Amino acid sequence: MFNKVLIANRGEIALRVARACREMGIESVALYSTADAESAVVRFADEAVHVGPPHPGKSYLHIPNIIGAGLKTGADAIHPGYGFLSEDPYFAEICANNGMTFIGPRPDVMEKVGDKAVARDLMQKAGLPLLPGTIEPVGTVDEAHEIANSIGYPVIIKAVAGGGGRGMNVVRKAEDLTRLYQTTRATAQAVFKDSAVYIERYLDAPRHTEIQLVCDSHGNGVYFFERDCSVQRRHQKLIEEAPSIHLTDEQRADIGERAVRGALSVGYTGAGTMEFLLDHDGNLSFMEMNARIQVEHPVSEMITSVDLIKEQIRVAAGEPLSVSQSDLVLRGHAMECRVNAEDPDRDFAPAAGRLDIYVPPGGPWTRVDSHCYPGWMIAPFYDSLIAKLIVWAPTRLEAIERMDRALGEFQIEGRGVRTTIPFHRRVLADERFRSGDVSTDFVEQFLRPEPAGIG
Ligand code: MV4
Repeated sequence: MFNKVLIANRGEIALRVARACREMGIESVALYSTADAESAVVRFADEAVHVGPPHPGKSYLHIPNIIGAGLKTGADAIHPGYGFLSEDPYFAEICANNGMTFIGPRPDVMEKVGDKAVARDLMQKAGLPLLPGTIEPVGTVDEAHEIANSIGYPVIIKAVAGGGGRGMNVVRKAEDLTRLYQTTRATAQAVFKDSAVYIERYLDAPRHTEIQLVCDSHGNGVYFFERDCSVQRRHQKLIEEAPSIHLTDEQRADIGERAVRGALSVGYTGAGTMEFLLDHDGNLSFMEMNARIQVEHPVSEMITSVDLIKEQIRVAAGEPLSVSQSDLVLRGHAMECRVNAEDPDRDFAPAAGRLDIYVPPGGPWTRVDSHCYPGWMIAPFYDSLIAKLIVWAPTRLEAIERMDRALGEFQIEGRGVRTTIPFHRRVLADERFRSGDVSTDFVEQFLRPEPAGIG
């Protein structure tokens, strides 16, 4: 096992990793930018190293400074958290070249699954379901027309190098295809420096369903069931829950086994997530793979009682997974609300500032993953996450009631500070949300209800 882990991140996830290290008897080293000098993880970790000025490019993304901090403190592993360098194969390779284990997949594997076209090809070969469409990038307008005709409209054109909803266009009629094909290619070239695009059938209002996996270096892989992350706005998730109430037990086991087989087939090690779209007939289609721990991992922890950060650290150190698939039982329902410093009444505009009052909720099965405390300054340089509020209950409706109770207890105040708490409470009261009939178009419709038809 490692002696000392450098945490190459900030905010709540840095504290989350430091806590796992402490419980495992591993020393932790926090990194902090000038803006984070007073952060909770700086006090909590065994050591802390200043890594640069607030701007991420000069601190949390500055590879030489990060590697230097690891070498100086004698760290033998680096946990990248999420965001920043967490999916950068080049960073993973530099860690290894400097004698520190990157807590994540091997660089070559990260590179493969990070390429959407390669990932789709490999996962289809491993038996994962994909939407009808191309795997090879589309070469010409004529080819695009042939493919779209054979798939049937509507189709979606996606940049191979895109992601997070950028570089995609929906084509509803054949007469729009030429124009949108050219637009998508041009945008892809300008934004991603890669004009390659592919085409697949477009699903209207799908649900976003993702499978949590961890694989060790002994050929074992386990799925920790699925999360539904359909409550999102402009590709920013707001509420996540586990399990999805739209999968049968048979489907859950089948897709979980396929996801694990797919990951093992490419030599994947560590925690990862396979992202799927779920259509209204119950069909799952593989979209992409995330080679990191995700923000919403706690909901999977709550329904399985497994500490996923500890599993990440364990498998990176070469140890086998602490659980096998048959040990895992899906119990109850968990939900997470992301409490952001944003004003839901002003189009979720950033509303950061100093937290004069910060009183997190408590009570049974109520978890708050946060780095905040009274007096903490939410800085404009980084994401606006104040806290992740996670609850567990035996059933989904009880989880909703518990979440609403906990959100009601949460006190956050400061000059210029607004939070997404009122938005979450309105969603929790919404009949459509309570019935579970939520897809990726939910938030938009919830915020701008269609005017009633005339006549
Ligand atoms: C789609 C789709 C409908 N049909 N692909 C957006 C992000 C990227 N990971 C995949 N995305 C989508 N791909 C087909 N063929 C709809 C979306 C989509 C979406 C997916 C997941 C969560 C939120 C979304 C919001 C809008 C569109």
